[in-house]
Amino acid sequence: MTIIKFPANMKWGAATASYQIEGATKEDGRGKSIWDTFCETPGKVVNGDSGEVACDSYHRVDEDVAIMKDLGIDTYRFSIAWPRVFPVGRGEVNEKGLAYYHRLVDALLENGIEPMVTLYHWDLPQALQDQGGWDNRDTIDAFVDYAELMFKEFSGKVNKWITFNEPWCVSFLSNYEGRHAPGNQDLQLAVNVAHHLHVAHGRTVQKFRTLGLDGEIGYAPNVTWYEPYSNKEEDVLACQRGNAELIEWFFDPVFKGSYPQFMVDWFAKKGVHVPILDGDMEDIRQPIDFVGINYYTGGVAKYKENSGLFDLEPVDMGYEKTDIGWNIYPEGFYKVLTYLTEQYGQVPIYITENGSCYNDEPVEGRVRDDRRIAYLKQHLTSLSRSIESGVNIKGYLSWSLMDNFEWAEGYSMRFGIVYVNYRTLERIKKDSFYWFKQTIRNRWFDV
Ligand code: GCO
Repeated sequence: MTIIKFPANMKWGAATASYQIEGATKEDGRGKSIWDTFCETPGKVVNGDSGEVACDSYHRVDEDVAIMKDLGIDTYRFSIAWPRVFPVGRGEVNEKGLAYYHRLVDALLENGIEPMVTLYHWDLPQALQDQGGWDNRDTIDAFVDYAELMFKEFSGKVNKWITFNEPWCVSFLSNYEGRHAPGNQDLQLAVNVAHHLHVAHGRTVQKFRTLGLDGEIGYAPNVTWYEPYSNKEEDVLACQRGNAELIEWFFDPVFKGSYPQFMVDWFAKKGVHVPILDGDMEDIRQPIDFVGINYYTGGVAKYKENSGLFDLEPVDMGYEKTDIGWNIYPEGFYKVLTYLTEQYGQVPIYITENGSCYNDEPVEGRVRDDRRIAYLKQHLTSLSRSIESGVNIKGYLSWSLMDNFEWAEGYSMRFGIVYVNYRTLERIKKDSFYWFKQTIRNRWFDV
């Protein structure tokens, strides 16, 4: 038996996102978001599912917070739906939308759970998309105004803020691969969006500092890890590009005030350039208090001409996969965390998402998701190794507190440690919930 131990001051938590759990998309004055539109578009989401009901968390604050309390978490990460607060993205505030987040934050604080709030987890007001969305620099100003209102509104209650969740998904996945809302397929557009997200991030951090409020602010990129199949230069360079699409492209601007030149050159060969205006890079390069890391999967890959955007092809090494088809690759979690520390220093890191998709159903009221427990153990073991190697880990948040609307996969893919029956909306704590609860209490587990 090996004991895996964690520092006594490390925070434990669970995460969700507004569109994935709230439901009530047409209630209390919420405006339409690009995800409502995407879900209405035939063929975009499995089964034509949408977030209209989701987990109905909008109406179940007390029930859900009681579940968190039982779990024993220190921190709950959730996101604010921008169109609930500003139905058309700017201008008039929707007080009922704000009231919902106050109810939630108050319930968390009453139960000793710290809120960690993501300002943007993908539900852009449709009205802003109609004016060009993140391709239009006006959206940057609208976002900073929205963020400012949230900072002031929740000052004294919320001390941990995240500007953007997974900016790679917002830009490349949604505007080049077209797999998420708004579903565009245009590389120049994706690069524009990524750059404008960076500027919006930096200016929001500046705004937060000038307001002089208590608390910490960061952002939450998703990362992966491609290990080169061989030490041939072409394989090494292809993996470097694949990793940089998620890592350097989204870290260098924030930490170094520049884009990685080898990637700029690669995009230039495809006729694509970064639309940098005077002052942008200084705006983006703002010191942040922490970085949130979302990690799920990785694997081995090699060079292949014309494969994808970066001449990179995954190699199937026979790793086990979760039910969504992603490699289980805990080694990549360790590698990426130590790599980030080498590149960017010992910046404080919260693991803002890590988890697995297993679609186990309840049998006589119990969900025996042993495979999820195994995944958690493997990834927490990597995390513990990274801490021993000097990575500055502040906390670990599991994705997700409960099964929810998994974007283009609709309700077909379950990531929760709590099962949700989408017909009755009943919640059932899975075996992984009880395992995680015990781990949080003990701060160790055995393998
Ligand atoms: C995110 C993630 C989550 C997903 C999870 C599983 O952006 O934070 O996409 O919202 O549900 O990553 O795919």
